[in-house]
Amino acid sequence: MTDMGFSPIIFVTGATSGFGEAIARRFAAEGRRVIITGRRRDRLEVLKRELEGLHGTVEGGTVVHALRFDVRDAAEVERAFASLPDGWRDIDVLVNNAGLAAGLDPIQDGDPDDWDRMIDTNIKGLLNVSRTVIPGMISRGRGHIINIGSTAGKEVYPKGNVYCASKHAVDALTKGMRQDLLPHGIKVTQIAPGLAETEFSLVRFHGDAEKAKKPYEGIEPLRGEDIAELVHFAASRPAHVCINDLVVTPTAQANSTLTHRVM
Ligand code: NDP
Ligand code: 8X3
Repeated sequence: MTDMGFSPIIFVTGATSGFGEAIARRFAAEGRRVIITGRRRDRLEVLKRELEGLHGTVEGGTVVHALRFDVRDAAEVERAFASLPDGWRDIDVLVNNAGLAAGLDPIQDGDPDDWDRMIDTNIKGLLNVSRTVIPGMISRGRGHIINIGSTAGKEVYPKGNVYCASKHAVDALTKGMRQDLLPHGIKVTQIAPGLAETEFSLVRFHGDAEKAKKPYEGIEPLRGEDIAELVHFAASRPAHVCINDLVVTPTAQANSTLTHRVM
């Protein structure tokens, strides 16, 4: 990205909180053109105003463009993308970050509505956005897709069943995309974080703040900024270098099932 010789456009899904917001901030801090997306319009507007305040304009256009859409709705994704002003659809870096866990239950007690939310968002949502952005990358003969997977996509943990399955799908889709897009000069990277304190846990436990704190008790979890730094690193390698897969955990976490907690 750094050696492209022009101001690249970064498209971040799920930029209204957590990793996505930190990723948008990381790129905006160096004056990149960033497209921030999510469902919460109020948050998008506040973030857009704040990030634009950092740099004003680049090449006569705003630094930040905000798009409100639900990644689960393929038609909405396409409409939102088509609404971008000329010059803003030439995405250089797509960060497929929007995603969630819903529930933490043994498979026999799982709620099918939770299953739908995870599968429709984490798998189909990633596909809906990718199929909208990829044709332009192919026609330009370059681009970089960075999928946010998870350690849950590397190992299954008890009660993680469907969330883990959805992130294993992201792992597989990352590999499949890299193979299929190889002739088109498009890089595909997965970043697979472990425990990170964002709004993730609050969403997983349906807004129960007490339960949401538990996974991070006695450890120093990852922060959004840690992941943003890795996304930026992957995106700023020279044109001939593609980071395939980065697994990152807090120092206090060895894998999906082993953490060292100091209580
Ligand atoms: P947050 O809950 O803080 O952020 C999730 C983001 O995804 C929000 O901006 C949310 O925006 C967006 N989003 C969720 N559903 C949709 C949807 N249907 N359409 C559009 N946007 C949506 O969590 P994180 O930042 O932690 O999560 C980001 C990604 O990282 C997810 O894919 C998650 O699975 C993954 N991950 C998280 C880890 C963690 O421990 N936190 C570890 C490993 C991976 P809005 O609600 O406005 O639509
Ligand atoms: C989020 C990390 O371990 O909570 O993907 O599933 S974990």
